[in-house]
Amino acid sequence: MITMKNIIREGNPTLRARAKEVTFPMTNEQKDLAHKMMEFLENSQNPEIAEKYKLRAGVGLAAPQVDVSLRMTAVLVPDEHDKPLFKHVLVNPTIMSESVRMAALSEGEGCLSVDRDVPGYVPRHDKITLRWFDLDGNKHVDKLRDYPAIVCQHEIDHLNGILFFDHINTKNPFKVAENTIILG
Ligand code: SB7
Ligand code: NI
Repeated sequence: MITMKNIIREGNPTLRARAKEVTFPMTNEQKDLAHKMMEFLENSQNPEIAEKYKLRAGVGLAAPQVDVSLRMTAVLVPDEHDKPLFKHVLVNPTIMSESVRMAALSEGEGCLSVDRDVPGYVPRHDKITLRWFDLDGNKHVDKLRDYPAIVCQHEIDHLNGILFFDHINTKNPFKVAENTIILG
């Protein structure tokens, strides 16, 4: 299983590289990694398992974070109930279109690969149209908004060597630009 030991941290050059496209058919090793990434998210959101293995809760995990430079990321956005809002391993995800309106989380963002608090708003597109492939190479297109859209943008950034704090306004971290909504 993936634990915090397997997650590389800020300073490791893999986090700043552009990850490579996955080619189909995926290898068994790549599929196995995809399943383990999703299993990590499930474990990290389960209070008993997270406590036992000292996992930080996460809603996403991108392959570069486990030092595999491939365009693949697991996303698990929980709902208040038990049916997740969005739960998929995205292979070769691309944003096909994005809203002009931006959104940022009131609490800012964190990252499993960043062991410090970096306060400030992280402006993201409020709505995106996302194209991605599943492990069998089937194409999917999803329209996402608000929190799930923000999480997917954070993850796709990892595939492009970008970290959340790259988007924070250095002069005024809590500056709210025009066209930006703050999500509670
Ligand atoms: C806040 C947290 C995340 C995404 C968007 C807002 C994910 C945190 C876990 N990760 O480091 C995944 O890359
Ligand atoms: Ni991250």
